[in-house]
Amino acid sequence: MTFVNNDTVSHDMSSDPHPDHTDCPAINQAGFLRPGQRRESGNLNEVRTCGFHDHDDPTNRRLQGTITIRQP
Ligand SMILES: [Cu+2]
Repeated sequence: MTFVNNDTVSHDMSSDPHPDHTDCPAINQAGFLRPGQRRESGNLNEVRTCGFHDHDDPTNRRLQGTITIRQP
């Protein structure tokens, strides 16, 4: 999963829950992204739903989302 920062400010993309980031730790590899920057998460192999957020703005729902990993 590639995270792309199309915003004009930096974001620090992290797995839920805030602040522990333990649900899907592979998401934490996306991490801190400056405007225009992109980075892959680690491999998401487990069948489950992973929530993520901007660690620097954790209550902003516009910076939250979910990734659903399905059986191939
Ligand atoms: Cu956080």
